[in-house]
Amino acid sequence: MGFLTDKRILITGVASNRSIAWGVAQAMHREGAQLAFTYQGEKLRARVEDQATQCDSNIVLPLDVARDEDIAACFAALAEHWDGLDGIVHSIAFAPKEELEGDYVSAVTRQGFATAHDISSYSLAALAKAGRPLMAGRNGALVTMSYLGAVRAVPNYNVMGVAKASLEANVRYLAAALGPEGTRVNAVSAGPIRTLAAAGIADFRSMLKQVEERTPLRRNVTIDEVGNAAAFLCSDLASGITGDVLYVDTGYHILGLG
Ligand code: NAD
Ligand code: 0WE
Repeated sequence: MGFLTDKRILITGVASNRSIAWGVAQAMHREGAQLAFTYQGEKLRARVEDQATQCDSNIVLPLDVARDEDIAACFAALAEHWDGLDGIVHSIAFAPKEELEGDYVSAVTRQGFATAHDISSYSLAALAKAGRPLMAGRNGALVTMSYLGAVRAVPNYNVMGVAKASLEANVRYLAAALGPEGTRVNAVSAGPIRTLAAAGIADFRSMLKQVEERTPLRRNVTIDEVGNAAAFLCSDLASGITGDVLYVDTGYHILGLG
């Protein structure tokens, strides 16, 4: 029997079969979870419906986290299918592309900063808030995806790093607030992975190569490895863990000189 048997979990952030959220969904499905999926925009609908089918799910809901009405409608629809919710996977980030190149001071703008924080950090609190009534008292869990740029100055990551720092603080404040009702909140900090969010990032290939050459395990991490860690954090195996950031990065973050 899988370690997520009978758990009902909402997965956000699937955009392709390379998405980290897809690695999470497959691991959770394997461990016996019942899944629901969200997609951002009609263009992604058919793809996410197909991926949901592969996980024996037919709950596929639109969700643009920039829109309060989408968030409300998503949880209202979910409540029609399920009388409770055990987990939310938040795998969403966005900053305007121009802000992810060049030096931070030159690239940052008021609007880019606001967008990055709204979509990549506030949205976690928004999902926690909207999901709270369905999750309370069930030993539920939220898991989000972070990156080393939250705690180190990574070239070109710029305003996304500031937003990930906010996301990790959000994890701690949400964990403190929701802990008394049994809900845990954690982040996985993943190493770089070639996904749609990495497409078009300048020098992403050389970053993957540098990590591969220096990191303790001498290879990059996979969406399956990140998925397994997220599945663990959402499960009762992690019942004593909340407010934390688990690095799934083949050990890269421990290095001083690689
Ligand atoms: P991805 O492009 O597959 O997923 C990003 C998702 O964010 C997409 O599904 C997209 O639809 C969603 N999204 C963006 N704006 C949204 C909005 N307004 N409303 C709803 N959804 C929205 O890329 P990914 O690499 O799987 O990214 C998932 C998460 O993992 C992100 O938080 C990212 O920062 C994080 N992460 C990625 C890497 C990496 O190297 N790929 C490393 C560490 C952490
Ligand atoms: O979190 C991310 C990337 C998130 C992301 C990606 C895009 C590309 C398309 C956010 N917003 C956008 N906006 C777009 O228009 N990662 C952890 C992957 C990533 O991105 C980098 C990295 C790494 C790693 C950008 C610069 C340097 C390193």
